[in-house]
Amino acid sequence: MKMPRWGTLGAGLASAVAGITAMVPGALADQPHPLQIGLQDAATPVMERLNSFHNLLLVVITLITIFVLGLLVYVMWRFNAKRNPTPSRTSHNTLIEVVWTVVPVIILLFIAVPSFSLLYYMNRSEDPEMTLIVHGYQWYWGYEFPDQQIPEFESRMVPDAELQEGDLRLLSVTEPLVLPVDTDIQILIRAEDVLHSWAVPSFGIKTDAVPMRMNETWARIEQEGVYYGMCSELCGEGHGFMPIEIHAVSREAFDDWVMEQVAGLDLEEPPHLLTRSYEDAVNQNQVAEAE
Ligand SMILES: [Cu+2]
Repeated sequence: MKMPRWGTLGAGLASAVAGITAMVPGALADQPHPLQIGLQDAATPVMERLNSFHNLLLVVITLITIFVLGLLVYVMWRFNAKRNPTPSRTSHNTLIEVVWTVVPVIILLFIAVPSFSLLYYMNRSEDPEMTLIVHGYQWYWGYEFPDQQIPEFESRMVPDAELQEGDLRLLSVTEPLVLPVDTDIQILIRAEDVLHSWAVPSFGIKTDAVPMRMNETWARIEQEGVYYGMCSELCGEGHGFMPIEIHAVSREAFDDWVMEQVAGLDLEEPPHLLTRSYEDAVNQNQVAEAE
């Protein structure tokens, strides 16, 4: 195999970066980028808190690493055989032993308190306005909106041969999930065959989909845009090919989408809309059609 020259490799990367920036005009950085360092931008309060917790841990871990490195360097310099030919025979020092037990415990408690409160915060929304049910299959996702009376639909990866202009390879799907912004959404996740994991980095969600079990999480999306995620639990041959594509739209646009989805369905009860009653939406549609 011929290795690419660094020049062509650099040009390739540059055009890849340019291509991706061009594809998503003005949207949030919500997908992996070439040469990306760090986490994707936060789109939910959960991810914002995860980001600040990550930054706190980064400070703690950096200070500990510098401290330990300093100790090692000092010991190598001060107690080497040349400088310290007759080593001390001390084997116990109560004060030091108490200190090196108590200090790490304090550090761990300092980390545990925000960590646990964040775990509880991520776990569920107090008062969700609507529910999304995610089903994991080998190898695609199914989405269902019980409140909106939208029956389950499948969301599969767009194969390479069928990619359209603007699609992202391995990330774009046939039927994107549509969600409203500024809405507390309860998300129930389960698997219908083997373990999967529904993971959307900018939402701070990575929740296992387990057969025979409903796992819960939630999201409140704060910015309209397109968000991507992937299955994050090895689930077989097609594991790398079951991406998640979410279109976050305004609450009004979400209601319009719901009306499109339920059009022609024989509904047992009216779908729950966010900005207007079902009757109003039907009337609006009739007026629009008449015009
Ligand atoms: Cu998987």
